[in-house]
Amino acid sequence: MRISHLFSILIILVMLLVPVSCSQSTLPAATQKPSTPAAFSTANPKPLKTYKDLIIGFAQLGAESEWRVANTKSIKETAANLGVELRFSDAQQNQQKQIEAVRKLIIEKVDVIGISPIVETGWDEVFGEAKAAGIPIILSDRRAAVPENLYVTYLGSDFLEEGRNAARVLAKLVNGEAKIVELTGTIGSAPANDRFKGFREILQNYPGMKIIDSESGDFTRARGKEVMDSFMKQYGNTITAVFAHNDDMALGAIEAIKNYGLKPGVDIKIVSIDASHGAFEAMIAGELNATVECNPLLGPQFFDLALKVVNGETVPKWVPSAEGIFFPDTAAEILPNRKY
Ligand code: GYE
Repeated sequence: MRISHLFSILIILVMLLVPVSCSQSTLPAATQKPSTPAAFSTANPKPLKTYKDLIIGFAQLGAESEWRVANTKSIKETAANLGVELRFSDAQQNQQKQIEAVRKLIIEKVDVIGISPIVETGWDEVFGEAKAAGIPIILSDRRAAVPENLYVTYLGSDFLEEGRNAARVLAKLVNGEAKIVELTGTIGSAPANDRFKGFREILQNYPGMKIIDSESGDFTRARGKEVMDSFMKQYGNTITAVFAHNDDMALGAIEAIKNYGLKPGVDIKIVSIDASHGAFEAMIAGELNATVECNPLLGPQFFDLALKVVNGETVPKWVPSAEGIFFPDTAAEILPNRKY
């Protein structure tokens, strides 16, 4: 009974399937080639490109920090090692120059355009021009506030989490009690926007930690010092902590605090972001209390993504970089192995 029941189900299934396979081909089912993607590509082989076939444009935003210098070096060195032809430009922290650099790359018909957008907004038009020319855009390091169809992927850090981590670390250092001044990064840039937000998100849990002032030091050491000088004049001894959106500004702030006659790292606790060489040296000197890592060595991941994109592979919309947090007690041991 059971077997015959199964048999009739089988017959019905076969009857249902036959018309489908017939509509696909007149060949008997057994001799038909499976229509897998592999069979497709052997039938119509399209040679995959290698690194040596690529011409890649990279519109860098500037050379404002140790981080940026390391980032540029990583991109240039990786291109040379892989044999990629790189068209590199430096916009000297000027959005208009960066837009012009992208336009030049579109005219040159490069395979892919990489860009670290100086600020988040104002990119729709030029990214639209690249799209119309069929040139994919990879955002490297900084995001742009554009519709997702205007770029293929974003390779970079979780700036929000970096801001949160800076607040968590500072809260421990000051036992939840502090009068903080903040040195923010370039106004309108993705890292400045998100570090600002992430830091405040965590501070909500610490009513004893107050931000008494916040101003942009444009991610540079010189501006960081200038802004901190004026904070010291204005608030003096009231300040007990500094949050700097990058190490260079923290190093500038350290100078300003010393000039004022206080001890950075002791009288005023300082936490910053990047984990650059200068930050490790300051931690060894006892003048910086912690640095949250932001990895600039994006070259290898950037060209890997560019090659995948050129070869039509799907890539994730965000490729985050792996990062840690560093403190003075292990700084001397770790510094010799740091690459930036
Ligand atoms: O933290 C800072 C640099 O965009 C993540 O830019 C980067 C930031 C980095 O100037 O040092």
